[in-house]
Amino acid sequence: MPAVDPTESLAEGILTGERMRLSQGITLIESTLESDREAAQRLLRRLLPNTGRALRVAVTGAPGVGKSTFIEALGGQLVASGNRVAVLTIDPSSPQTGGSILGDKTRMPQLAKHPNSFIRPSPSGSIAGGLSHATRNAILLCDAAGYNPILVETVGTGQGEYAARQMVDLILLLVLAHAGDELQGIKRGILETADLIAVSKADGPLQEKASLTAKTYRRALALSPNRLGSPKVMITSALEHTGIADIWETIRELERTAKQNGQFDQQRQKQIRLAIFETAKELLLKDFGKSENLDPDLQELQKQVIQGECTVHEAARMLLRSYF
Ligand SMILES: Nc1nc2c(ncn2[C@@H]2O[C@H](COP(=O)(O)OP(=O)(O)O)[C@@H](O)[C@H]2O)c(=O)[nH]1
Ligand SMILES: [Mg+2]
Repeated sequence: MPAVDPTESLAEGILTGERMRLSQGITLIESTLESDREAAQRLLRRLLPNTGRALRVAVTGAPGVGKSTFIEALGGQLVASGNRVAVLTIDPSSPQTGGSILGDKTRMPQLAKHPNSFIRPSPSGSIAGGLSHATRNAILLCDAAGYNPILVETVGTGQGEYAARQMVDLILLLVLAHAGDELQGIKRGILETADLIAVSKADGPLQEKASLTAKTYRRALALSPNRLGSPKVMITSALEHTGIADIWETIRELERTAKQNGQFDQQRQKQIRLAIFETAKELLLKDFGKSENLDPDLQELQKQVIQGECTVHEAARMLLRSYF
């Protein structure tokens, strides 16, 4: 009897929405073990036909701006109205231990308890390369498991936002209320990275300041449309649950607009193209770095450079020629 492929039962569990199996699947695709690589690819290929349905939204902004609290509130409203909500968090600053799982779940205690939610931090440490692949694949798995929407909490560093832009459909930027006109430098960055802006913590003594901040942002952004028009600027308090339903309604409107004008599909296609390219580059680099049969060429070229017969640059080009 042929051996049963364990990824098959994993895939079935994920497709029927078993959280435990989804967790195991994400662990598999995050694994850096060579022996898990094949199984991870088999799993992804098996699930691929069941992906693409979920709306992917990043919630980004500086540490402490209130992203987790906002997602807890938004996610709570979404599960209450029957949605199954997945939350993936990318936090390069949190420690690479089980502690970060605990940390993120304690920041979303109600949502974490709800049977229709799935919360999972991506491995932390660095946001570059491998991690964005892992998150992109985790999104696919959540999608196959029937979660919709998928919310991605990203720390608002340049890299985090870049990674988010490569894997989500819409980006919500949370900003703090502040005094005065401090928008000069950040305006361009905002337009590149946000489809929607919300001033957070608009409650108590900060409420009035939040409204003023929103006005300042609106004025600054009014004449600078990005791909979906000028980003709307809203205010919210996750603590008092204000503005959250409005923000979600606006996100849905943006989704409709992007789907109608073709931007939605275009962006997903662009993301896939870039992911293929980046992955190919990584594979190439890895393979090149360990190709020992280049050693003889390398020794010969080294001699030539020392003897003044060619430059380092020329030698490198020759090395590449023999590699290919
Ligand atoms: N007053 C107020 N505080 C908030 C609100 N949302 C979050 N906070 C507080 O801000 C701090 C950081 O929140 P957190 O959600 O962890 O921020 P993150 O780092 O962006 O995920 C916590 O102490 C929260 O209690 C809000 O709507 N109003
Ligand atoms: Mg957080």
